[in-house]
Amino acid sequence: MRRKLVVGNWKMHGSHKANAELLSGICEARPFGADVAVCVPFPYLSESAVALAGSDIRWGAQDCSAHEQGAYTGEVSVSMLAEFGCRYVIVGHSERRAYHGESDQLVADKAKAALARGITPIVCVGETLAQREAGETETVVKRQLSAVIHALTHCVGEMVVAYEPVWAIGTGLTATPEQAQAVHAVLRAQLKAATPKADGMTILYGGSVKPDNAVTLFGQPDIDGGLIGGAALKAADFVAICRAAG
Ligand code: G2H
Repeated sequence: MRRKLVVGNWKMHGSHKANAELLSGICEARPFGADVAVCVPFPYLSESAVALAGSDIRWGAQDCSAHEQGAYTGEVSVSMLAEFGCRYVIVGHSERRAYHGESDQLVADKAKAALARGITPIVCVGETLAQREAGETETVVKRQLSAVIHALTHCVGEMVVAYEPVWAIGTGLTATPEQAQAVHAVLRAQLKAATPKADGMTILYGGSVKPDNAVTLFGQPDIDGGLIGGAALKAADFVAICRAAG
């Protein structure tokens, strides 16, 4: 049995006041029967670490540089994230791929850099609506994952994978549990060909997960939890999703 994982992706949301309320709401609702984490904007890592210290709620970031250090204005290295106690870093989110031109290779390099510093990369893959309608879903997600598998070699089993169909992100559209499970099974099979640890690996679903659809999504055999955007910004909704995973 794989233990479920629920990760809040705050994206570019938050304020000192809102963060304090949200984090205390999550902490007060503990314990959960699943692992829980929040991936917060860089400037809020410090206060999140303080608020969550002593709890079993983990924290992380939403991106990192593939470089260790140097003249890369605006970038944040994984060693910096490690200094803030980050357990996870999201890499290859479709918003990074679409708005910042991140290639499969860059995503793979970021995942490798994260693992080299002991931070678990949450590697996002997913197809656009046009790609789904063209019957390319499997080809796209396998290509995206393949780049990371090649970069990580013997560490493949250490990453978390997140399947996020781009057409379901922030749109209110959700993949049906059957649609999501079908892709998760494809990803699991691809991982099995790469590592003996595949059966124990966590594959999250992301894309308009809400309290009312979480139970059926998380009930699928290859869905090991969720990467939660909009619903991670309200403590009551996020807590309900964490409980659905427990
Ligand atoms: C997908 C998800 C979080 P939302 O991007 O990664 O966001 O739940 O708002 O669709």
